[in-house]
Amino acid sequence: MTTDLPADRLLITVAPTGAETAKEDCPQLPTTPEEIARTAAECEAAGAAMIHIHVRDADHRPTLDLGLLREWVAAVRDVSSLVVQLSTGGSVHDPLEDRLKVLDAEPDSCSLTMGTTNFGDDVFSNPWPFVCELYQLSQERQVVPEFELFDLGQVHALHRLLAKYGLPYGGRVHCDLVMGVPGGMNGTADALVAAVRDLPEAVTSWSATGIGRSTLAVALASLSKGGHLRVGMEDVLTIAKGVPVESNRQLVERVAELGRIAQRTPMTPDEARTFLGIR
Ligand code: KMH
Ligand code: ZN
Repeated sequence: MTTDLPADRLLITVAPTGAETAKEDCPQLPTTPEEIARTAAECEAAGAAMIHIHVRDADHRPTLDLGLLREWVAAVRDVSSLVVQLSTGGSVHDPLEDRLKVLDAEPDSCSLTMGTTNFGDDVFSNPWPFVCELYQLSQERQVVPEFELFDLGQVHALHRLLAKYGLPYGGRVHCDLVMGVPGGMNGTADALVAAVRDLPEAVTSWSATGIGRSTLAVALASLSKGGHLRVGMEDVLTIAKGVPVESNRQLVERVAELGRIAQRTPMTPDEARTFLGIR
């Protein structure tokens, strides 16, 4: 099987919900199976090929309940062909053992953060033994990881992980630079260039997302370095200063347009499966 696609292809990942924003503060945040299904269909039509999912319960609170994880995965698969990536990061309050169980919901892909990060006033905990256990579990379950890199130290940790445990299931190595988190690397072109320069040679693709007001700076820097894009209401809630985002579709449409200007064509979900080594 060849994994080569035309060089202009752009992987757009939508991260529509996250675990940090309350429904009461942002009613347009998709927090039910119906809302996530509608979001998936709209974002696929707008150019997204992968969806990064954090699940909410009936009270709109973040949860790692296996039944709900399965329900959300099924809801997205019913209405779209998007590559389904479940977050194993969860919320800063989720125990490590619950985060390992996310793979029981049989996603196509899972996020895998390469180290502990201060996360605003909280700590997003990813001790090295946990990272290694989750990685080996993803290999065993044939789930393709996306390595989330919040700082340069985590880029270095990815070198160590691949040297110790080899390539992920599928043989491709895809990373996502998560930039602008208070506690992680800055959301600037300079920081992006430094992180990309240090990526392991085994990396076959990378995307980037800038939190909050760094969203556009990071998207433009990523396009100019030939990278891919993640966008969504997990990462940004305003479309311009003081103007709330209306929907995830609006954010996907905007980066698809930036991609068009940069002469990049959105990848289809089928192309993304090949590109990422999804089974
Ligand atoms: N919600 C953050 C604490 C991931 O999805 O893997 C972690 C996060 C990363 O969003
Ligand atoms: Zn996430």
